[in-house]
Amino acid sequence: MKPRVLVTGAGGQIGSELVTVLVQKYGEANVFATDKVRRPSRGAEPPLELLDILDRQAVERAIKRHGVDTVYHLAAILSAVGEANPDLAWDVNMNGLKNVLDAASSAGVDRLFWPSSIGVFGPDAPKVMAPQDANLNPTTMYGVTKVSGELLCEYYSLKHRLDVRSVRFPGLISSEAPPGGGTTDYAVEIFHSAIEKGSYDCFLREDATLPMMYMPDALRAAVQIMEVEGRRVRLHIGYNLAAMSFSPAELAAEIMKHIGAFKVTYSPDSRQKIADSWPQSIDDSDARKDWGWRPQYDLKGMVSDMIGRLRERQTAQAKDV
Ligand code: NAD
Ligand code: AKB
Repeated sequence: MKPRVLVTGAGGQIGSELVTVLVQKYGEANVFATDKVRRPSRGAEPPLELLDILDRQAVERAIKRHGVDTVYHLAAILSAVGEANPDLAWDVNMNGLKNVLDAASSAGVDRLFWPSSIGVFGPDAPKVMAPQDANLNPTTMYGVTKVSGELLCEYYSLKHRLDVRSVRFPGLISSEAPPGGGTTDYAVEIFHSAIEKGSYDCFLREDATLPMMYMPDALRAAVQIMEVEGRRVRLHIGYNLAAMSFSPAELAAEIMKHIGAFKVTYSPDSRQKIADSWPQSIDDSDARKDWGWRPQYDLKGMVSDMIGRLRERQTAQAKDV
């Protein structure tokens, strides 16, 4: 039997592409995409249903109405917006998560995916290959909510028999929806700016190396950990997940192989401090060992695919005008 899936925060960077993948796998009649706000449709995905995760009763009603047994809970506030508005980050990321866990438990949901982040790490974690069990002492409100969220998810897995599965995503690079206010957003903006203007002013330092991943790998990871048999998911906190690590200068150099005249300047802002508190790379050997995780894209493959897709879209838009 195909799962009946509800996605929260489905209009965001991950959700807007994840919904398309889920519809392809399970059929449009089994996927319910929800968000607090409606975004313009890209055409292929089902329409968004309005759902605010701060309204616990509404979440439970939506789960029951659609006979949902699987939830992908993506609604959240990301690191840079969260640092500018810590009360909002706490409210959405903690009270919102608890509402969704409570509603899912009481409505009899079997399985729930909730993404954690490299934001769980703080300055005292090893900078290179931060292990799964590194110290988790983040210095951002986003990180505080991700560490607390991981513990809350583990608690619900133990006490409420809700099978919560989670990964610590690195910064995600995607060609479809724009990123939602994180520290790693530069790695998406840089492509649009390179193609549209031939230049980019980066808000991180040229040597700010961070763990990153291309969206197709992230979507595969989310679906893979949700579909794998339960005995292979040993951890119900977030599994470290890695694909590539690079600095803005290394990314710019790879883009220049496709767009020779591209110029980058650097004007680090408050987001640099957040980047400085995170590791440069993380060790994902537990995810590889336990449920067979393997990324498919490295820096070269990701840049080539991103530029191909954005150029295709630019050509299609030019034809429409
Ligand atoms: P995003 O900001 O692009 O999307 C989040 C969505 O949540 C938005 O569409 C927003 O409208 C919605 N939302 C906010 N408040 C809401 C509320 N009260 N009720 C319902 N919806 C609400 O974020 P994303 O990049 O898609 O991230 C999804 C999840 O993945 C988050 O938990 C994030 O921390 C995690 N994550 C993302 C990345 C990344 O690089 N994108 C990396 C690590 C972890
Ligand atoms: C952010 O920068 O906030 C996110 C993340 C790494 O969690 N992209």
